[in-house]
Amino acid sequence: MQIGTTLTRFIIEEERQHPEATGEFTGLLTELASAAKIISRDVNKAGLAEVMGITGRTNVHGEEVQRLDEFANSLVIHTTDHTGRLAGLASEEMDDIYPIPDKHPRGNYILVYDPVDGSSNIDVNVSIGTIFSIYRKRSASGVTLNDFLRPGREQVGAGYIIYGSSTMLVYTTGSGVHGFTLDPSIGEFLLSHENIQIPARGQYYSANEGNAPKWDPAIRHYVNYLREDDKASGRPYSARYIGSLVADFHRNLLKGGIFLYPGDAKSPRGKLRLLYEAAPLAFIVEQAGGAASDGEQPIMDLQASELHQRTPLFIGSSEDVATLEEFAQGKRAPEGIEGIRVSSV
Ligand code: AHM
Ligand code: MG
Repeated sequence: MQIGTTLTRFIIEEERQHPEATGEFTGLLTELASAAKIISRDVNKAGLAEVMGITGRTNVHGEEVQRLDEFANSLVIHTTDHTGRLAGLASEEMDDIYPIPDKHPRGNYILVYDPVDGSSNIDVNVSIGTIFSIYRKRSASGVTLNDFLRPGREQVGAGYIIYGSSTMLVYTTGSGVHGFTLDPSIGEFLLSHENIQIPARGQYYSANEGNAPKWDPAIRHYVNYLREDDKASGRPYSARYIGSLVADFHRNLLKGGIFLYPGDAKSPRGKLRLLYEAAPLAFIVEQAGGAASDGEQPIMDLQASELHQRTPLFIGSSEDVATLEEFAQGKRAPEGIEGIRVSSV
């Protein structure tokens, strides 16, 4: 489709390919895009709020100011809860699932999201994001926790919005990955990146190396391997780490590379959440020709047993993730050192 096509038109045309579609799904994506525009506006004002001294929980009128992540969390609920498309929501910001209240019509979809990811970067003007994931509900009536505890393979849509030098929405419904850039002068997301493909091998690795002493030796060996000089295999890699998953992922999606957040001695399952962060990005990266793994198996195959479950995450270019798995599974190690299997694998 033509570069510059609006997101709304693009998703309507995409849905036309599925004659059985009811329009419910298109409606839901459109609502999420509207919420994203409002969050984007507030992200842009966050720095100003800081300068004006109004983020200390009260504003100039003495009213309490919501933190951006709380604001974004309720905004997504208020944009989607009354339109009859969702049966329930779950967010990284809420302890429990949020079934659509009885006063509103209930739909067939389940929305799982992280309203503001990379929240430690809000105050320092560094890119942050929103991540979302959509499933079809399973329960015949009502909605239960089981509707949310699903393998990523069952997602019907996933995406993220990155609030960076421009605001971009990137999503997949299982037929490729498409990126749209917000044109603030008209308030529309316009197609800017059609059918994104991640390079099979990259030049970048993204990891919080401050945690390296706590990592399993197999992961340290892998990162040391990436830093070795070997022109034939494109090494050494460059390090790029912002500390906002969406931003680190987005760069690697476009340029190629691998993002690593392993488990460590203190947190064997790592930091990132399976349902809100890992699974949606895994769906996107697979659709773009890349891979996502917990070191042993594809993230998309992991069955969540609790809502806020964490998982080690290795995601990016397919060949890079494959090499990482060889190290993590003890099949490969630097010369003179025996392979060590990651202990949590
Ligand atoms: P958050 O959901 O509380 O913002 O935490 C998730 C973020 C990710 O965006 C990022 O990849 C990771 O935490 C960074 O963690 P660390 O500061 O340990 O490197
Ligand atoms: Mg998060």
